[in-house]
Amino acid sequence: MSTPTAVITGITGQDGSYLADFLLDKGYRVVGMVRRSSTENFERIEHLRGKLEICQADLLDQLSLINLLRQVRPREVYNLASQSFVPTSWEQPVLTGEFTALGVTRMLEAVRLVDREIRFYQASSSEMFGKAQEVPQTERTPLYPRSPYGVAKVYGHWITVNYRESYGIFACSGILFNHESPRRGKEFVTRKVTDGVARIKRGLARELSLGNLEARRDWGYAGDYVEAMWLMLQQPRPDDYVIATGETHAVRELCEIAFARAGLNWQEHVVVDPKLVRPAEVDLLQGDASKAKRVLGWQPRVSFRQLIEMMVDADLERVGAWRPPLGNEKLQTDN
Ligand code: NAP
Ligand code: G4F
Repeated sequence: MSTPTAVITGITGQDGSYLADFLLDKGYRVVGMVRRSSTENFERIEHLRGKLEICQADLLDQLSLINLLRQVRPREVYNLASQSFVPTSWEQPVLTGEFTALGVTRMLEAVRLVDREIRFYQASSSEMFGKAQEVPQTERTPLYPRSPYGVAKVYGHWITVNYRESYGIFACSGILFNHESPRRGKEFVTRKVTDGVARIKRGLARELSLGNLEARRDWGYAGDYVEAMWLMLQQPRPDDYVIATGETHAVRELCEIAFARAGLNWQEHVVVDPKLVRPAEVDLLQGDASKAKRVLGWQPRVSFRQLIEMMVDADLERVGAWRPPLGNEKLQTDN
């Protein structure tokens, strides 16, 4: 059998890098799509140099997506690229819609025009449940997004379903609940906390400012979740799946575990900054992934505590190796 080829959009992001690891281990040819930038942004895929092919294209540019698929002729396309940070979506709602909503249509149009046999994965999100209409949330729970990001993801989700139903394209939507790792961006709350713990422990900061400590999320490990993306595209029929751990934890619990791992008391360091509270909050997410378990045979392997401790350990090691540049040794506050 010939080597399968996959295109991953968002290859420089957290999930793109884990999915590339996973597919390369399976013997795939992996082509990562990157947008043009004046400086390279390849830290998360540095270890894959020489194994990955990189091609330039942009979710904002239809022709670049068509040409990418024409050149590469993939069997699978994983559409992971988006503006993925919820607070930014209130600052830049139109651009968020361009990337996160219309970008999906542009990618699907490229599939439709180049090769309708391509299997397509869309990175949908538990943010679509927003003001959750039931607990836990399943594939049938009504959607009620609470941010421009969530609204854009609802569009991306439904256009994926629509291209499946209109054109018979093998298009799947993975409704993934929050998933984290040592490669998570530092603006997201798990990594912000574990990075903050490491900097406080190493004497580089004293405080960590956070927003809503009562928000609850269903947090899993990104390395587990990319396997579910691949499994969806190996099935006889395309479908949509919730991917989650089934547990929910508050930001406050995340702080307790993370600070305790470094021998610190979180209450001595965490301060609440009202500016970090969102205009509309998603209070509680908890997923029911029983369909994924039944049909895909998927289940998470890493527990919430293991995940947070893994992230704290990685940040302690990274910050331990870091030294402030000469003349800039003063204590920094958190980002
Ligand atoms: P991430 O780390 O923020 O990565 C986003 C990626 O999208 C980056 O590679 C970024 O490239 C790329 N990108 C943004 N705009 C682009 C454009 N116009 N053209 C091409 N590439 C563009 O996100 P992630 O955590 O890996 O998440 C992957 C996907 O899953 C996203 O769609 C996210 O919304 C969704 N999702 C994530 C979670 C989660 O908990 N992580 C849960 C549900 C759904 P640059 O490096 O150039 O910025
Ligand atoms: O880590 P977060 O920024 O993730 P959020 O908003 O849940 O979005 C992530 O998960 C989605 C899946 O549900 C993805 F679709 C999306 O792309 C992204 O990956 O915030 C989690 C919670 C929120 O309730 C927020 O209000 O943590 C709360 N929080 C409290 N203090 C904070 C902070 N969040 C951030 N980022 N920074 C804080 O200081």
